[in-house]
Amino acid sequence: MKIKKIESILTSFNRNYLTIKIITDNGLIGYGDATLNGRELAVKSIIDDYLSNFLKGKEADRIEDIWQMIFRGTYWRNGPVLTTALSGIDMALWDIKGKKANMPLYSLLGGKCRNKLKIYVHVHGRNENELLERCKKNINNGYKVLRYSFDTVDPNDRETIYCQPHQDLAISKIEESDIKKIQGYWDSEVYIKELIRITKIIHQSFGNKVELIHDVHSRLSLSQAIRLSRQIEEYNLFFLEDPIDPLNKEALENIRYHTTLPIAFGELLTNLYDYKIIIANRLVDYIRPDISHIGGITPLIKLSAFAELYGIQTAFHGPSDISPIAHSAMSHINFSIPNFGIQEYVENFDYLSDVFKTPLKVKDGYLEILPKPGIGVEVNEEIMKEYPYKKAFLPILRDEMGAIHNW
Ligand code: KDG
Ligand code: MG
Repeated sequence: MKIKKIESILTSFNRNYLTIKIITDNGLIGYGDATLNGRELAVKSIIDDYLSNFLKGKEADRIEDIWQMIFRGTYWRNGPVLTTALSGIDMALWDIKGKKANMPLYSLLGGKCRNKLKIYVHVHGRNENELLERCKKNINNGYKVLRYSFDTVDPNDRETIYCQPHQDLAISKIEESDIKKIQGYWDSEVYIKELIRITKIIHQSFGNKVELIHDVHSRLSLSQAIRLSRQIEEYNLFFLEDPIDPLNKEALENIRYHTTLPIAFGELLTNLYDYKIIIANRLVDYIRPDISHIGGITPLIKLSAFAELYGIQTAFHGPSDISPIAHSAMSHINFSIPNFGIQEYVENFDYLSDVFKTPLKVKDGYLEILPKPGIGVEVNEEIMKEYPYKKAFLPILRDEMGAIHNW
């Protein structure tokens, strides 16, 4: 079974998605997700201008070999553009393998370890009341874990609003000029103070009904992160995500010494090998690799097994800027590994259900999966043609002196 053709399909619905389609000489079709928010065209170019020709005629069954050829064989190993392209190819090849075997991916990976997956969704409020209302709505809809964020008004300048990272702002449709209208500069001290206050309120209101997650999005310094962790420790978060910059990942060790708060980390680590020190030194409780950026299913299986040996659980990155194909692919892994922790999920994917018909179903705060062959997503390419790519950017954040701050 040889690879006959590779296509990269770039579409923009609410946001951009790059879908990889691989066709084999015996007529099987596999789909993968290769979306890199804000850099979609660069990934498309790697596929169309470099990898497509190189893959033609290769054995579709030899996934590990193809993975190594793309990662190491191109000499310039690494880099999110390459690993995102690789992710899309890897997913499409696993999809083909499953379809050939007429088995769902989770069966190929050893079979289900559980019947359903606990998920968490994002809840954002533009103010405290809206946040509390939305938490309530989600709890009534059955969710057991919520990731909360909210906008904060600067007490010294009521005109300035600090927007915490949330799905609406992570959208690659926002132009740099637009972001200025909704976000001035960033002040970590205002954020920390407000976060402690709001966490207490949500905990008091819903603490017996739901568990809480907060994503710092790498916006704090080490000492700020330690101070924050200690002060919200009593609210028993499910985990605190990305308290510090991944460029300084070794410093997670210092956070460990100072707090018992569970730590989740890793959506920005796009190289499998970056996880080595984190796992081997037990610097986190949950790893958060992104299936569309780390190289697909193949490295995620290895990473999960490695984490399992150290008693570390998974909480794969699952925002709306990776497509339903990615969400479906990682769910198969989640079903088949013993150290699954929780899955981040996007509850508003429904509007895409005609384009990507997934095997996933949300029920009472859990994800269930249908036994479809491969990854099990039906892709409607006709609809895709009606939604061409739109150039877009990720937001940029600056401090009060005008210098770039981690967004
Ligand atoms: O493109 C950026 C998003 O993927 C990110 O902001 C989402 O931090 C995120 C999360 O945890 O889902
Ligand atoms: Mg995050």
